[in-house]
Amino acid sequence: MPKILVTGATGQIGSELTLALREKYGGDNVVALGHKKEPTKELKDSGPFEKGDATDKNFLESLIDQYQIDTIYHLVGILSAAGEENPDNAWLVNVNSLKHVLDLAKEKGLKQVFWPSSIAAFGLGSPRDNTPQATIMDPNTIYGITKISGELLCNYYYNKYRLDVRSLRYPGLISYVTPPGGGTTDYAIDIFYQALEHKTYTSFLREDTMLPMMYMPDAIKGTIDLMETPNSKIRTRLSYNFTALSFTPKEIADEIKKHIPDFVCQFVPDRRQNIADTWPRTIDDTPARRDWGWQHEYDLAKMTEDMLKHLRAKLKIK
Ligand code: AKB
Repeated sequence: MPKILVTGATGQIGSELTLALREKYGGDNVVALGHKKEPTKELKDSGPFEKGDATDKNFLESLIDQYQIDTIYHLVGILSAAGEENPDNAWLVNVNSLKHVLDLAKEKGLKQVFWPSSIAAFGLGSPRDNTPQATIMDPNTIYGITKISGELLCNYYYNKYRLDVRSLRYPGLISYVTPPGGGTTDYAIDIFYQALEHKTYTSFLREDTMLPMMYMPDAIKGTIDLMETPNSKIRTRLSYNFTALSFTPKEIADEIKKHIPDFVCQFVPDRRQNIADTWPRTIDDTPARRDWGWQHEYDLAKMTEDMLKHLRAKLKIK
């Protein structure tokens, strides 16, 4: 059994990935590290939970030693819109902490590291439709710059030290578990809450802004599948393109309307439109499908139905 540390365990991916890893490998084998955000009862009760700063190398080292960690999912990160508010902090959290994790993994002979990249690593020079995995990458947000820098660091540690580090370029992730927090694709989560609670929503992206997206259960499954793939099959140590579907704010609003006919959506773009306008519309993830059998399950209709079902229960709305 791997002995796993998940940083950012109370965050968007961490909240669900930690529970899925505990289900698979046993609660005691998966240590959750959170910082400012309170963990859910389930996260706290299902295995070890530690509170602390994932940018502090000495603290990370003490956790690795205490729990005899051999695998790290280093999920802690500042997302795109939040990054623009404080670029220095985005660099500290997204890049410096990754460097600490890679150094510790190298020094202590850890078996595996997972690190999340993003579609934000692409930029205006990248093709926006069916964006290939290997292409021009010229991001113009600090978040995107941290992601391409992180990918290059991961690749360097693999080539120089043979550290088994793996990564995915996540699209916008949609989940009913964790509320949105600082991303440009967050509208696609918020729209569900507002539709159920107020029957109206104002999108901060234009109605025709198409972006790559994925429902969280697919993202969790894909992440664990990538980490379980034999080393010899992994053909990139930068990051795999990884996608499920692409839609616009108008398309998701129309899909929600099929379930809530009196839902009204308006479109009033703000500063986040400038970020979205530099990202791909659709992604080509053929290498992930070919190398380790990636397949998504949820399309727009299935995801919308499942989101509404779970959020109705969570918000106690009939
Ligand atoms: C964001 O919107 O910042 C993230 C991402 C696409 O990486 N969801």
